[in-house]
Amino acid sequence: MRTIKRLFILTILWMGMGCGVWAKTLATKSQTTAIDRKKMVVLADPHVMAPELLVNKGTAWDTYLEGQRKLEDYSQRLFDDMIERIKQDIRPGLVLIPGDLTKDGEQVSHQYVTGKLDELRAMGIRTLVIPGNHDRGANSNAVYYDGANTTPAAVATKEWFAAQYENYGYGTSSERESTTLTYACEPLKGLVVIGIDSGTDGIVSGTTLNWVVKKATAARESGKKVIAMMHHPLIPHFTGVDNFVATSVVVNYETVRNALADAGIRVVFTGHFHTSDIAKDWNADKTKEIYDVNTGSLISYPCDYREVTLSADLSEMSITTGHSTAIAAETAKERLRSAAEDQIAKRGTAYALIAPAAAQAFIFHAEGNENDNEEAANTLTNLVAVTNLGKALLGEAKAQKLLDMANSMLQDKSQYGTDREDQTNDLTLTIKLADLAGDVNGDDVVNVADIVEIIRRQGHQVKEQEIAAILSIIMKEP
Ligand SMILES: [Ca+2]
Ligand SMILES: [Ca+2]
Repeated sequence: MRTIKRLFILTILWMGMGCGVWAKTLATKSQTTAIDRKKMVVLADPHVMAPELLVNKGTAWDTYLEGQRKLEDYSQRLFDDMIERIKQDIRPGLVLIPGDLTKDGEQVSHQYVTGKLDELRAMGIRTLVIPGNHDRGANSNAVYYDGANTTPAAVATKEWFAAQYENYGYGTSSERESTTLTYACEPLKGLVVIGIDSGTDGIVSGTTLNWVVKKATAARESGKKVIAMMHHPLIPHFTGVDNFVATSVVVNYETVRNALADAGIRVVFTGHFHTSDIAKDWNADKTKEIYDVNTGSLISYPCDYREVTLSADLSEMSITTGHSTAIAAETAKERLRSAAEDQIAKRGTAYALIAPAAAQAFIFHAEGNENDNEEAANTLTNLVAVTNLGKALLGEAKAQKLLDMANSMLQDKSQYGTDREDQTNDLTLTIKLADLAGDVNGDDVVNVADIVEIIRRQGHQVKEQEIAAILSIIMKEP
């Protein structure tokens, strides 16, 4: 009897264990299959502040927040919510974060970020990051806030950053450029991502640029697609953008733009400016195009992020734009409006006159696709009218600059009035990636991966490099 009972209990236990293992296998399987390897999420400038940095609220913290357009007081909530959205709803294969991961480079904030990225990694979602201007080195705002007082917090250095983000771009699966935190890796077979470190001042040195060009060229010669990410925008997104944010575009941008476009890079994901705008430009002789996909900050209205879907053969990518709903849109919008108004009005009487309309213009710019927005068109008319009214105070030259800026921004025209003027949809866009020959339209694409697949299906073994080598000879022939 006792034996039968034991057997019974053992059977139940075995069944329980078995079912548990079975259920676990099923769960793991469904989690794995649900991740879409051809999908990416791009989020920029999350400026995460570790909660322990706010020891006690008080005047020190209030002073920091005064006049901020950033929602630094909600950074943790917005980042946590985004991570959950990625885990539960979007389930991409890859997440790209082009810099300003932390509030001001505090080591504790970086540790908070990697703690969250570890959760994605545990699910098989890969993340690649690069540092922004707020992510390393001495920073007077890298402090603990305790009532009326602040005390310095330890900050990241270059090598500390690389070690901390070992699993997120700086590990053994990447190739590193020796002078900066620039790297190249292949997170998805056939897709090479080059993370370009533009430093704290938006500078890409000749050494770094040559290295990037070499890696991009080599990748394309072996039939791979190449995209890049960099913190500072590649090109000015509207005329006069440099009046707003220090180093609002990478230094010597024409040189960087020409080199990347010539190397067959068609897309660079950037951040820094906290607005979502996509603008197109070309290399020096305008034969090769390049898109700067600038994504707004997660902690600035309208708290955007991008979803990017690659086609099966990686020949094109489709971009859509979403917003975080972790805080009320009105709260975020009013923060931006009051900060923008204050900043503009501070410049003097004439600017105070145009400040409300200019702040509204900046809000429409942050929302994107200004040219499709009827209210933006009305604001442009108002802005032109008040600027003309203020001409006597501003002077002819300054007024003209403001008018060019208003037209460029509110009509969504980068490089307004020049032969490089462009209007590209900011929120929904499909971009063709360059093929082996660097052809912009991709009509004559000979895809190495496709050829290898056809040969392998017929039972022959062939290496991608061999096919790429043969193709490069054929393509060079007249
Ligand atoms: Ca725009
Ligand atoms: Ca645009």
